[in-house]
Amino acid sequence: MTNDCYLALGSNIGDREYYLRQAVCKLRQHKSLDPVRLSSIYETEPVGVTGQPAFLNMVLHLKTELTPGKVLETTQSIEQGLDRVRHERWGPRTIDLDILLYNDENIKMNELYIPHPRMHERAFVLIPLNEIAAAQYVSNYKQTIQELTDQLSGREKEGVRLWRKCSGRGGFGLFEN
Ligand code: X6L
Ligand code: MG
Ligand code: MG
Repeated sequence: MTNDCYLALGSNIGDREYYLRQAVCKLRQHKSLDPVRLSSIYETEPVGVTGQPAFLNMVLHLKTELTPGKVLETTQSIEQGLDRVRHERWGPRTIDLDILLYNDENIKMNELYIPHPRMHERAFVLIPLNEIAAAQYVSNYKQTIQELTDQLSGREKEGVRLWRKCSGRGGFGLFEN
């Protein structure tokens, strides 16, 4: 598998951990995707729309043969298969799969923007990503993930709390199914 891709996962409805686990299993089942590294799971205060339930968020590193467009098709179909219903923008969801990085490419394709246009200011993305890819340089921000993480305010970091420590290849068995 030749390409490196990072995905952000989030859930704030129902059995949040179940949805994260199912999403990872479905990614694993795809012959052209290989999740090689998972972050821990964090419980995070909702950003953007307040008054919705807390999220569980995590990040993973995939090796893949798929183009960015095909990764997007796959993540959208996994969202559909896991009861994702689109109500209002930024509303609560069973599962959200966002593409953060694809190699060090800059991609603007219809609704697909890579690197993810707001990842550099989101503690719920950067803190888990920093666990598995601190040294990764993001060319359009001209900074590493570690540097972007260090720039978060104390207030932003407080909204992201370690919920289940399970980083590594198998997530310590958590995502074996
Ligand atoms: C002003 C206006 C400042 C809007 C920020 C930020 C909007 C993030 C949407 C914003 C603004 C978002 C998650 C979340 C969402 C998640 C946590 C979004 C889309 N997804 N909060 N809020 N985790 N903690 O996965 O990211 S909605
Ligand atoms: Mg999102
Ligand atoms: Mg999304």
